[in-house]
Amino acid sequence: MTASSMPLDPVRAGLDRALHALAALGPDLAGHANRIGAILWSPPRIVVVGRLKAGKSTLVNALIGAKIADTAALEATSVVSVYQEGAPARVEAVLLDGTRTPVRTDRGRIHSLDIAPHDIAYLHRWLPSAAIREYTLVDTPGLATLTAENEARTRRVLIDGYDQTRTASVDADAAVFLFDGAPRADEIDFLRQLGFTPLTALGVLSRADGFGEGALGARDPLAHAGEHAIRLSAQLADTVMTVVPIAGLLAETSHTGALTEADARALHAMHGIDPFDLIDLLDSDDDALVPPHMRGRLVDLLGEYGTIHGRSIAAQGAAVLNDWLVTHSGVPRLQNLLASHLGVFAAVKRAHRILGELDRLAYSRPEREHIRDIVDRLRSDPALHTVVLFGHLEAMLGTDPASPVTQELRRLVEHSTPALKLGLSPTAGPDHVRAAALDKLAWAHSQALVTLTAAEDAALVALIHTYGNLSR
Ligand SMILES: Nc1nc2c(ncn2[C@@H]2O[C@H](COP(=O)(O)OP(=O)(O)O)[C@@H](O)[C@H]2O)c(=O)[nH]1
Ligand SMILES: [Mg+2]
Repeated sequence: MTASSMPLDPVRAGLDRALHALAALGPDLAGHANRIGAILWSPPRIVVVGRLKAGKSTLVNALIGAKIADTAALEATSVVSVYQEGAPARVEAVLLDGTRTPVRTDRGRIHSLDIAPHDIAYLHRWLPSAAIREYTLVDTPGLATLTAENEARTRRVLIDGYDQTRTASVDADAAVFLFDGAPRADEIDFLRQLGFTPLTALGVLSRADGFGEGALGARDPLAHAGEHAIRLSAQLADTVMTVVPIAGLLAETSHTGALTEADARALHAMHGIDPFDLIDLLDSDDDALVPPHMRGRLVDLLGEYGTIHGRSIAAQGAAVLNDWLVTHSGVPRLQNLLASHLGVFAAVKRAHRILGELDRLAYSRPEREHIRDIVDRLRSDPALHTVVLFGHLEAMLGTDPASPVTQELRRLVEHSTPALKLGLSPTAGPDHVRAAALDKLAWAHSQALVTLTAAEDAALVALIHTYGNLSR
Protein backbone atom coordinates (compact mmCIF):
# COMPACT_ATOMS: atom_id res chain seq x y z
CA MET A 1 0.00 0.00 0.00
CA THR A 2 1.45 3.35 -0.94
CA ALA A 3 0.45 6.86 0.02
CA SER A 4 -1.27 7.63 -3.24
CA SER A 5 -2.86 4.24 -4.01
CA MET A 6 -4.84 3.63 -0.78
CA PRO A 7 -7.07 4.82 0.97
CA LEU A 8 -6.73 8.34 -0.28
CA ASP A 9 -8.09 8.06 -3.75
CA PRO A 10 -11.76 8.47 -2.77
CA VAL A 11 -10.61 11.34 -0.55
CA ARG A 12 -8.84 13.05 -3.40
CA ALA A 13 -11.82 12.48 -5.65
CA GLY A 14 -14.12 14.10 -3.06
CA LEU A 15 -11.81 17.07 -2.61
CA ASP A 16 -11.42 17.43 -6.35
CA ARG A 17 -15.21 17.57 -6.81
CA ALA A 18 -15.41 20.26 -4.13
CA LEU A 19 -12.72 22.30 -5.88
CA HIS A 20 -14.63 22.09 -9.15
CA ALA A 21 -17.76 23.34 -7.38
CA LEU A 22 -15.67 26.15 -5.89
CA ALA A 23 -14.24 27.12 -9.26
CA ALA A 24 -17.76 27.35 -10.71
CA LEU A 25 -18.56 30.19 -8.28
CA GLY A 26 -16.51 32.72 -10.25
CA PRO A 27 -13.10 33.58 -11.70
CA ASP A 28 -11.59 34.67 -8.36
CA LEU A 29 -12.55 31.45 -6.69
CA ALA A 30 -11.36 29.48 -9.72
CA GLY A 31 -7.93 30.94 -8.95
CA HIS A 32 -8.19 29.72 -5.37
CA ALA A 33 -9.40 26.30 -6.58
CA ASN A 34 -6.31 26.05 -8.79
CA ARG A 35 -4.00 27.03 -5.96
CA ILE A 36 -5.57 24.47 -3.61
CA GLY A 37 -5.66 21.85 -6.38
CA ALA A 38 -1.89 22.19 -6.75
CA ILE A 39 -1.55 21.18 -3.07
CA LEU A 40 -3.98 18.29 -3.56
CA TRP A 41 -2.22 16.77 -6.55
CA SER A 42 1.40 17.06 -5.48
CA PRO A 43 2.95 14.32 -3.34
CA PRO A 44 2.91 14.82 0.44
CA ARG A 45 6.02 16.48 1.87
CA ILE A 46 8.13 14.76 4.49
CA VAL A 47 10.57 17.03 6.30
CA VAL A 48 13.80 15.69 7.82
CA VAL A 49 14.66 17.56 11.02
CA GLY A 50 17.30 17.19 13.72
CA ARG A 51 20.52 18.65 15.00
CA LEU A 52 23.43 19.64 12.77
CA LYS A 53 25.50 16.56 11.84
CA ALA A 54 22.72 14.19 12.93
CA GLY A 55 22.96 12.57 9.48
CA LYS A 56 19.97 14.24 7.79
CA SER A 57 21.51 14.91 4.40
CA THR A 58 23.13 11.47 4.35
CA LEU A 59 19.72 9.88 4.93
CA VAL A 60 18.09 12.09 2.28
CA ASN A 61 20.73 10.96 -0.23
CA ALA A 62 20.09 7.33 0.71
CA LEU A 63 16.32 7.72 0.23
CA ILE A 64 16.70 9.56 -3.07
CA GLY A 65 19.35 7.10 -4.26
CA ALA A 66 21.72 9.84 -5.38
CA LYS A 67 24.37 11.79 -3.56
CA ILE A 68 22.80 15.16 -4.12
CA ALA A 69 22.00 16.67 -0.72
CA ASP A 70 24.94 18.45 0.87
CA THR A 71 27.24 17.85 -2.08
CA ALA A 72 26.36 21.30 -3.36
CA ALA A 73 28.10 24.58 -2.67
CA LEU A 74 28.63 25.29 1.00
CA GLU A 75 25.93 27.97 1.11
CA ALA A 76 23.40 25.46 -0.19
CA THR A 77 23.90 23.23 2.83
CA SER A 78 22.68 26.00 5.10
CA VAL A 79 19.28 26.46 3.46
CA VAL A 80 16.19 24.26 3.41
CA SER A 81 16.01 22.08 0.27
CA VAL A 82 12.89 20.46 -1.18
CA TYR A 83 13.51 17.36 -3.34
CA GLN A 84 10.61 16.54 -5.61
CA GLU A 85 10.28 14.07 -8.45
CA GLY A 86 10.28 15.77 -11.84
CA ALA A 87 12.13 16.14 -15.10
CA PRO A 88 14.31 17.72 -16.20
CA ALA A 89 16.52 18.00 -13.13
CA ARG A 90 16.51 21.66 -12.13
CA VAL A 91 16.70 23.99 -9.16
CA GLU A 92 14.72 27.10 -8.27
CA ALA A 93 15.34 29.38 -5.32
CA VAL A 94 12.09 30.39 -3.61
CA LEU A 95 12.62 33.83 -2.11
CA LEU A 96 10.99 35.11 1.06
CA ASP A 97 8.32 36.99 -0.89
CA GLY A 98 7.39 33.76 -2.70
CA THR A 99 8.98 34.68 -6.03
CA ARG A 100 11.08 32.04 -7.75
CA THR A 101 14.33 32.33 -9.59
CA PRO A 102 16.26 29.59 -11.43
CA VAL A 103 19.58 28.46 -9.96
CA ARG A 104 22.37 27.38 -12.31
CA THR A 105 23.61 23.83 -11.86
CA ASP A 106 26.37 21.78 -13.41
CA ARG A 107 25.40 18.11 -13.67
CA GLY A 108 23.04 18.48 -10.76
CA ARG A 109 25.46 20.41 -8.58
CA ILE A 110 25.12 23.96 -7.42
CA HIS A 111 28.51 25.59 -7.66
CA SER A 112 27.61 28.94 -6.24
CA LEU A 113 24.45 30.73 -5.31
CA ASP A 114 24.07 34.26 -6.63
CA ILE A 115 21.54 34.96 -3.91
CA ALA A 116 22.43 35.43 -0.25
CA PRO A 117 21.11 32.50 1.84
CA HIS A 118 19.22 34.88 4.11
CA ASP A 119 17.03 35.98 1.18
CA ILE A 120 16.12 32.39 0.29
CA ALA A 121 13.14 30.65 1.87
CA TYR A 122 14.11 27.33 0.34
CA LEU A 123 15.64 25.67 -2.71
CA HIS A 124 13.14 23.68 -4.76
CA ARG A 125 14.90 20.87 -6.62
CA TRP A 126 13.36 18.51 -9.16
CA LEU A 127 14.96 15.13 -9.84
CA PRO A 128 13.83 12.39 -12.21
CA SER A 129 13.95 9.77 -9.43
CA ALA A 130 11.18 7.23 -8.91
CA ALA A 131 12.37 6.86 -5.31
CA ILE A 132 10.66 10.16 -4.45
CA ARG A 133 7.49 9.64 -6.48
CA GLU A 134 5.24 8.95 -3.47
CA TYR A 135 6.57 11.73 -1.27
CA THR A 136 8.70 14.83 -1.59
CA LEU A 137 11.63 15.06 0.85
CA VAL A 138 12.67 18.25 2.63
CA ASP A 139 16.22 18.51 4.01
CA THR A 140 16.79 21.17 6.67
CA PRO A 141 19.97 22.81 7.94
CA GLY A 142 19.15 21.73 11.46
CA LEU A 143 18.23 22.95 14.88
CA ALA A 144 20.44 24.37 17.57
CA THR A 145 23.18 24.43 15.01
CA LEU A 146 26.51 26.12 15.41
CA THR A 147 25.00 29.25 13.98
CA ALA A 148 21.70 30.46 15.32
CA GLU A 149 21.09 31.60 11.76
CA ASN A 150 20.65 28.05 10.45
CA GLU A 151 18.10 27.38 13.11
CA ALA A 152 16.28 30.60 12.27
CA ARG A 153 16.20 29.58 8.62
CA THR A 154 14.74 26.18 9.44
CA ARG A 155 12.09 27.66 11.70
CA ARG A 156 11.24 30.47 9.34
CA VAL A 157 10.30 28.27 6.45
CA LEU A 158 8.57 25.61 8.53
CA ILE A 159 6.75 27.65 11.14
CA ASP A 160 6.93 31.42 10.74
CA GLY A 161 6.53 31.26 7.00
CA TYR A 162 3.21 29.58 7.49
CA ASP A 163 1.52 32.66 8.92
CA GLN A 164 3.46 35.46 7.33
CA THR A 165 4.13 34.56 3.73
CA ARG A 166 2.32 31.34 3.01
CA THR A 167 3.92 31.18 -0.42
CA ALA A 168 7.38 30.91 1.15
CA SER A 169 6.45 28.05 3.45
CA VAL A 170 7.23 24.43 2.58
CA ASP A 171 4.01 23.13 4.20
CA ALA A 172 5.38 19.82 5.42
CA ASP A 173 2.84 17.03 6.01
CA ALA A 174 5.01 14.68 8.07
CA ALA A 175 8.39 14.65 9.75
CA VAL A 176 11.32 12.30 10.16
CA PHE A 177 13.04 13.37 13.35
CA LEU A 178 16.72 12.37 13.67
CA PHE A 179 18.71 12.19 16.90
CA ASP A 180 21.84 10.24 17.68
CA GLY A 181 21.38 9.85 21.43
CA ALA A 182 18.33 11.08 23.27
CA PRO A 183 16.50 14.02 21.74
CA ARG A 184 16.56 17.25 23.74
CA ALA A 185 13.47 18.96 25.11
CA ASP A 186 13.85 21.94 22.75
CA GLU A 187 13.91 19.59 19.76
CA ILE A 188 10.74 17.87 20.91
CA ASP A 189 9.10 21.29 21.45
CA PHE A 190 10.06 22.27 17.93
CA LEU A 191 8.37 19.19 16.51
CA ARG A 192 5.20 19.99 18.45
CA GLN A 193 5.26 23.60 17.27
CA LEU A 194 5.37 22.29 13.73
CA GLY A 195 2.06 20.59 14.45
CA PHE A 196 3.32 17.03 14.10
CA THR A 197 1.76 14.27 16.16
CA PRO A 198 2.71 10.60 16.66
CA LEU A 199 0.74 9.87 13.50
CA THR A 200 2.82 12.16 11.35
CA ALA A 201 6.24 12.01 13.01
CA LEU A 202 8.74 9.16 12.92
CA GLY A 203 11.84 9.02 15.12
CA VAL A 204 15.20 7.89 13.78
CA LEU A 205 18.07 6.91 16.05
CA SER A 206 20.74 7.94 13.58
CA ARG A 207 24.37 6.88 13.15
CA ALA A 208 23.45 3.55 14.71
CA ASP A 209 26.76 2.06 13.47
CA GLY A 210 28.59 4.26 15.96
CA PHE A 211 26.13 3.91 18.82
CA GLY A 212 27.30 3.36 22.41
CA GLU A 213 30.99 2.54 22.50
CA GLY A 214 31.14 2.42 18.72
CA ALA A 215 32.65 -0.08 16.32
CA LEU A 216 35.38 -1.22 18.73
CA GLY A 217 33.15 -1.51 21.80
CA ALA A 218 32.28 -4.77 23.54
CA ARG A 219 28.70 -4.64 22.23
CA ASP A 220 27.64 -4.56 18.63
CA PRO A 221 26.53 -0.93 18.13
CA LEU A 222 23.67 -1.83 15.76
CA ALA A 223 22.20 -4.32 18.24
CA HIS A 224 22.74 -1.85 21.08
CA ALA A 225 21.05 0.93 19.08
CA GLY A 226 18.17 -1.44 18.32
CA GLU A 227 17.52 -1.98 22.03
CA HIS A 228 17.87 1.70 22.80
CA ALA A 229 15.43 2.57 20.00
CA ILE A 230 12.78 0.34 21.60
CA ARG A 231 13.22 2.17 24.91
CA LEU A 232 13.09 5.59 23.21
CA SER A 233 9.98 4.51 21.32
CA ALA A 234 8.17 3.99 24.62
CA GLN A 235 9.51 7.23 26.12
CA LEU A 236 8.58 9.29 23.08
CA ALA A 237 5.19 7.68 22.44
CA ASP A 238 3.51 11.10 22.71
CA THR A 239 5.83 12.55 20.09
CA VAL A 240 6.62 9.96 17.40
CA MET A 241 4.92 6.80 16.09
CA THR A 242 8.09 4.77 16.70
CA VAL A 243 11.88 5.05 16.70
CA VAL A 244 13.96 3.11 14.17
CA PRO A 245 17.74 2.72 14.34
CA ILE A 246 19.41 3.77 11.10
CA ALA A 247 22.97 3.75 9.78
CA GLY A 248 22.40 6.28 7.02
CA LEU A 249 25.96 6.17 5.78
CA LEU A 250 25.70 2.45 4.95
CA ALA A 251 22.46 3.13 3.06
CA GLU A 252 23.86 6.15 1.24
CA THR A 253 26.80 4.09 -0.02
CA SER A 254 24.71 1.09 -1.02
CA HIS A 255 21.73 3.01 -2.50
CA THR A 256 23.77 5.40 -4.62
CA GLY A 257 25.87 2.73 -6.36
CA ALA A 258 29.11 4.12 -4.95
CA LEU A 259 30.62 0.74 -4.13
CA THR A 260 32.87 -0.97 -6.73
CA GLU A 261 34.51 -4.39 -7.08
CA ALA A 262 37.86 -2.69 -6.41
CA ASP A 263 36.45 -1.46 -3.08
CA ALA A 264 35.30 -4.96 -2.15
CA ARG A 265 38.72 -6.41 -3.07
CA ALA A 266 40.61 -3.79 -1.07
CA LEU A 267 38.32 -4.29 1.91
CA HIS A 268 38.77 -8.04 1.83
CA ALA A 269 42.55 -7.65 1.58
CA MET A 270 42.51 -6.32 5.17
CA HIS A 271 40.44 -9.16 6.57
CA GLY A 272 43.04 -10.84 8.76
CA ILE A 273 43.87 -7.79 10.90
CA ASP A 274 42.73 -7.37 14.49
CA PRO A 275 40.06 -4.61 14.62
CA PHE A 276 42.13 -2.34 16.90
CA ASP A 277 45.16 -2.64 14.64
CA LEU A 278 42.91 -2.02 11.65
CA ILE A 279 41.64 1.29 13.07
CA ASP A 280 45.27 2.35 13.73
CA LEU A 281 46.16 1.37 10.19
CA LEU A 282 43.26 3.38 8.77
CA ASP A 283 44.66 6.49 10.46
CA SER A 284 48.26 5.93 9.33
CA ASP A 285 50.16 6.75 6.14
CA ASP A 286 51.57 3.23 6.08
CA ASP A 287 51.41 1.64 2.62
CA ALA A 288 50.63 -1.81 4.06
CA LEU A 289 48.10 -4.06 2.24
CA VAL A 290 46.05 -1.26 0.71
CA PRO A 291 47.20 2.25 -0.34
CA PRO A 292 46.29 4.99 2.18
CA HIS A 293 43.97 6.85 -0.24
CA MET A 294 42.02 3.62 -0.75
CA ARG A 295 41.73 3.05 2.98
CA GLY A 296 40.47 6.63 3.30
CA ARG A 297 37.89 5.98 0.61
CA LEU A 298 36.69 2.82 2.36
CA VAL A 299 36.22 4.65 5.67
CA ASP A 300 34.33 7.44 3.89
CA LEU A 301 32.04 4.88 2.24
CA LEU A 302 31.62 2.40 5.09
CA GLY A 303 32.55 4.12 8.34
CA GLU A 304 34.55 2.22 10.96
CA TYR A 305 31.81 -0.35 11.57
CA GLY A 306 31.33 -1.17 7.90
CA THR A 307 35.07 -1.38 7.34
CA ILE A 308 35.64 -3.75 10.27
CA HIS A 309 32.58 -5.96 9.79
CA GLY A 310 32.29 -5.87 6.01
CA ARG A 311 35.70 -7.42 5.41
CA SER A 312 34.76 -11.09 5.40
CA ILE A 313 31.56 -10.62 3.39
CA ALA A 314 33.58 -8.58 0.86
CA ALA A 315 35.19 -11.86 -0.28
CA GLN A 316 31.93 -12.58 -2.11
CA GLY A 317 32.17 -9.43 -4.18
CA ALA A 318 30.67 -5.93 -4.31
CA ALA A 319 27.07 -6.99 -4.94
CA VAL A 320 26.92 -9.20 -1.85
CA LEU A 321 28.67 -6.53 0.21
CA ASN A 322 26.17 -4.00 -1.11
CA ASP A 323 23.23 -6.15 0.04
CA TRP A 324 24.88 -6.55 3.43
CA LEU A 325 25.10 -2.74 3.73
CA VAL A 326 21.44 -2.28 2.78
CA THR A 327 20.29 -4.81 5.38
CA HIS A 328 22.49 -3.43 8.16
CA SER A 329 21.55 0.19 7.44
CA GLY A 330 18.00 -0.35 8.69
CA VAL A 331 16.70 1.80 5.83
CA PRO A 332 14.41 -0.87 4.30
CA ARG A 333 12.32 -0.81 7.49
CA LEU A 334 12.26 2.99 7.39
CA GLN A 335 11.12 2.95 3.75
CA ASN A 336 8.41 0.52 4.70
CA LEU A 337 7.16 2.83 7.46
CA LEU A 338 7.28 5.81 5.13
CA ALA A 339 5.13 4.03 2.57
CA SER A 340 2.69 2.28 4.87
CA HIS A 341 2.26 4.67 7.79
CA LEU A 342 3.90 8.04 7.58
CA GLY A 343 3.07 8.55 3.91
CA VAL A 344 -0.56 7.60 4.46
CA PHE A 345 -1.03 9.94 7.42
CA ALA A 346 0.88 12.69 5.62
CA ALA A 347 -1.72 12.40 2.88
CA VAL A 348 -4.55 12.51 5.45
CA LYS A 349 -3.00 15.58 7.06
CA ARG A 350 -2.73 17.21 3.66
CA ALA A 351 -6.41 16.50 2.93
CA HIS A 352 -7.24 18.05 6.31
CA ARG A 353 -5.20 21.13 5.43
CA ILE A 354 -7.26 21.49 2.28
CA LEU A 355 -10.46 21.42 4.35
CA GLY A 356 -8.87 24.22 6.40
CA GLU A 357 -8.15 26.24 3.25
CA LEU A 358 -11.79 25.90 2.21
CA ASP A 359 -12.94 26.92 5.70
CA ARG A 360 -10.78 30.04 5.45
CA LEU A 361 -12.40 30.97 2.15
CA ALA A 362 -15.83 30.41 3.69
CA TYR A 363 -14.92 33.02 6.33
CA SER A 364 -13.27 35.57 4.11
CA ARG A 365 -15.19 35.57 0.85
CA PRO A 366 -18.50 37.26 -0.01
CA GLU A 367 -19.75 33.95 -1.50
CA ARG A 368 -19.53 32.45 2.01
CA GLU A 369 -22.96 30.77 1.91
CA HIS A 370 -22.11 28.79 -1.22
CA ILE A 371 -18.64 27.92 0.02
CA ARG A 372 -20.06 26.82 3.40
CA ASP A 373 -22.39 24.47 1.52
CA ILE A 374 -19.50 22.94 -0.39
CA VAL A 375 -17.43 22.43 2.79
CA ASP A 376 -20.36 21.00 4.75
CA ARG A 377 -21.10 18.51 2.00
CA LEU A 378 -17.44 17.54 1.93
CA ARG A 379 -17.25 17.03 5.69
CA SER A 380 -20.25 14.71 5.64
CA ASP A 381 -18.89 12.68 2.69
CA PRO A 382 -18.17 9.19 4.12
CA ALA A 383 -14.94 9.09 2.11
CA LEU A 384 -13.63 11.99 4.20
CA HIS A 385 -14.64 10.58 7.54
CA THR A 386 -11.10 9.60 8.56
CA VAL A 387 -9.83 13.03 7.51
CA VAL A 388 -12.42 14.73 9.73
CA LEU A 389 -11.56 12.46 12.68
CA PHE A 390 -7.88 13.18 12.08
CA GLY A 391 -8.60 16.90 12.51
CA HIS A 392 -10.28 16.25 15.86
CA LEU A 393 -7.39 14.02 16.88
CA GLU A 394 -4.84 16.74 16.12
CA ALA A 395 -6.86 19.26 18.11
CA MET A 396 -7.17 16.87 21.06
CA LEU A 397 -3.45 15.97 20.98
CA GLY A 398 -2.82 19.70 21.29
CA THR A 399 -5.22 20.36 24.15
CA ASP A 400 -5.63 17.11 26.08
CA PRO A 401 -3.45 14.21 24.88
CA ALA A 402 -4.27 12.03 27.92
CA SER A 403 -8.06 12.25 27.49
CA PRO A 404 -9.81 8.93 26.72
CA VAL A 405 -11.43 10.77 23.81
CA THR A 406 -7.96 11.22 22.30
CA GLN A 407 -7.23 7.50 22.62
CA GLU A 408 -10.53 6.63 20.94
CA LEU A 409 -9.87 9.00 18.06
CA ARG A 410 -6.41 7.58 17.59
CA ARG A 411 -7.66 4.03 17.33
CA LEU A 412 -10.36 5.04 14.86
CA VAL A 413 -7.92 6.94 12.65
CA GLU A 414 -5.13 4.36 12.77
CA HIS A 415 -7.13 1.28 11.91
CA SER A 416 -9.06 0.44 8.80
CA THR A 417 -11.50 -2.32 9.83
CA PRO A 418 -14.53 -1.83 12.15
CA ALA A 419 -13.29 -4.52 14.57
CA LEU A 420 -9.88 -2.90 14.99
CA LYS A 421 -11.39 0.59 15.15
CA LEU A 422 -13.37 -0.62 18.17
CA GLY A 423 -10.37 -2.27 19.83
CA LEU A 424 -11.69 -5.81 19.17
CA SER A 425 -9.79 -8.79 17.82
CA PRO A 426 -9.53 -8.72 14.00
CA THR A 427 -11.68 -11.87 13.81
CA ALA A 428 -14.63 -10.44 15.80
CA GLY A 429 -17.97 -11.18 14.09
CA PRO A 430 -20.61 -8.60 13.05
CA ASP A 431 -22.77 -9.09 16.19
CA HIS A 432 -19.78 -8.56 18.41
CA VAL A 433 -18.81 -5.41 16.44
CA ARG A 434 -22.35 -4.01 16.68
CA ALA A 435 -22.53 -4.61 20.43
CA ALA A 436 -19.14 -2.95 20.97
CA ALA A 437 -20.17 0.05 18.85
CA LEU A 438 -23.36 0.47 20.92
CA ASP A 439 -21.29 0.36 24.13
CA LYS A 440 -18.97 3.01 22.79
CA LEU A 441 -21.93 5.07 21.66
CA ALA A 442 -23.39 5.02 25.17
CA TRP A 443 -20.00 5.92 26.60
CA ALA A 444 -19.59 8.85 24.19
CA HIS A 445 -23.06 10.18 25.09
CA SER A 446 -22.16 10.07 28.78
CA GLN A 447 -18.83 11.83 28.15
CA ALA A 448 -20.61 14.53 26.17
CA LEU A 449 -22.28 15.66 29.41
CA VAL A 450 -18.97 16.40 31.13
CA THR A 451 -16.64 17.81 28.47
CA LEU A 452 -13.82 20.11 29.51
CA THR A 453 -12.92 21.88 26.28
CA ALA A 454 -14.45 23.00 23.00
CA ALA A 455 -12.12 20.58 21.20
CA GLU A 456 -13.50 17.70 23.26
CA ASP A 457 -17.07 18.83 22.62
CA ALA A 458 -16.53 18.81 18.88
CA ALA A 459 -14.62 15.51 19.00
CA LEU A 460 -17.44 13.78 20.88
CA VAL A 461 -19.98 14.87 18.29
CA ALA A 462 -17.78 13.19 15.68
CA LEU A 463 -17.32 10.09 17.85
CA ILE A 464 -21.08 9.73 18.38
CA HIS A 465 -21.56 9.97 14.63
CA THR A 466 -18.84 7.35 14.02
CA TYR A 467 -20.09 4.85 16.60
CA GLY A 468 -23.62 5.34 15.30
CA ASN A 469 -22.40 4.34 11.84
CA LEU A 470 -20.42 1.38 13.17
CA SER A 471 -23.42 0.09 15.13
CA ARG A 472 -25.53 -0.16 11.96
N1 LIG B 1 29.38 6.43 10.65
C1 LIG B 1 28.35 7.12 10.20
N2 LIG B 1 28.51 8.39 9.83
C2 LIG B 1 27.44 9.07 9.38
C3 LIG B 1 26.15 8.49 9.31
N3 LIG B 1 25.28 9.39 8.82
C4 LIG B 1 26.00 10.51 8.60
N4 LIG B 1 27.30 10.32 8.93
C5 LIG B 1 28.40 11.29 8.81
O1 LIG B 1 28.11 12.38 9.68
C6 LIG B 1 28.47 13.61 9.08
C7 LIG B 1 27.26 14.54 9.07
O2 LIG B 1 26.27 13.98 8.26
P1 LIG B 1 25.20 14.89 7.49
O3 LIG B 1 24.30 13.96 6.78
O4 LIG B 1 25.86 15.95 6.68
O5 LIG B 1 24.45 15.56 8.73
P2 LIG B 1 23.37 16.74 8.74
O6 LIG B 1 24.06 17.96 9.22
O7 LIG B 1 22.34 16.29 9.73
O8 LIG B 1 22.82 16.88 7.36
C8 LIG B 1 28.98 13.27 7.68
O9 LIG B 1 30.38 13.22 7.74
C9 LIG B 1 28.42 11.89 7.42
O10 LIG B 1 29.25 11.12 6.57
C10 LIG B 1 26.02 7.13 9.73
O11 LIG B 1 24.95 6.52 9.69
N5 LIG B 1 27.15 6.51 10.16
MG1 LIG C 1 22.78 18.56 6.10
